[in-house]
Amino acid sequence: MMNDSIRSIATIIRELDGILIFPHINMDGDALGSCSALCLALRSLGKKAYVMIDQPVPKNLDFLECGCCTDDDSVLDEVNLSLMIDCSGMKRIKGREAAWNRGKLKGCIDHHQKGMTDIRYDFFRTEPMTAATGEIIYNLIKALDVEITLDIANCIFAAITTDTGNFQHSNTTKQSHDICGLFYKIEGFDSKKISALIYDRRSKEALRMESKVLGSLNFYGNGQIAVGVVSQALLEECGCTMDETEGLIQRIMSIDGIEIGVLFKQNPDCVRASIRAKNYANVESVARKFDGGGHVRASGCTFYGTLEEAEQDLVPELSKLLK
Ligand SMILES: [Mn+2]
Repeated sequence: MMNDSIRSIATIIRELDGILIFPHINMDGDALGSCSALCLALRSLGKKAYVMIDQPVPKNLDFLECGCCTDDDSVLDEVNLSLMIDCSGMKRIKGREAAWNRGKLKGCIDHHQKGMTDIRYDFFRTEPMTAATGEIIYNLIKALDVEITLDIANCIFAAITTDTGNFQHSNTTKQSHDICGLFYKIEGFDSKKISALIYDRRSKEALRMESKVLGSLNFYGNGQIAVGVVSQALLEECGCTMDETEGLIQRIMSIDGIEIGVLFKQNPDCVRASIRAKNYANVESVARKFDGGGHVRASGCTFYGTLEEAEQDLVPELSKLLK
């Protein structure tokens, strides 16, 4: 699939009204921040636009909702564009197929490696070297000639800070910093305030859960692979929800000598694996073997058996990546 330019996408969008924007399931700061930023920009052009979700917004991202989100398939009389953000296949918007199919045109703006996609897009852009989809959305909003308001800046800052792990991940670039740097010109912009909303509202229960996961990591490959497990039983025991595991994989990656970190999350119907690499391992190649994907140093995939089976399947493949 050809990568369309930001300019050509802006030209198409400028002519359209009635736009539904779709973040991926288990929305994160980049997905929701990017969607809301674009939705606000489209509304400032007088367009009818909504962010279509069917899961609750994670508590620490509640400020990114910005009056944009709805779960009502019929919120628009006419949908001229369905736009997927920060993801590219139907399984990433599971549960919202009916709303998606209403769009006369289909578009995609993403920063994951181009994989197989089951959708025929009218326009498509992915930038695998860009740290956050929020950066692409920023460039698109500029191309649409929309002024960056404080709300838009907050959404894009949240997108970039979360997908770069506070600018610590290897995906962080000059552009990541440059875009955020420009926000300081906007009256009222306060990066510390946004960071505090995202990172400093953890529950005691979540920290207890985190300490239990970190206290029982499994190590493989001479300590170069660390595996953490969040079971449903643990969530129940600690009284917290799966979205409170956000950031836990970063804690695992902070261990000295680790190259690869895995966090298995047991959902009611499957086991999700988040996989990270520190310096050199291409974990995306392994995630892809299990029908997943993502980025070279940050990927994910899904298993349909037990937690133990998932670990037994995944770890040997990851071990092959070690030097
Ligand atoms: Mn992203």
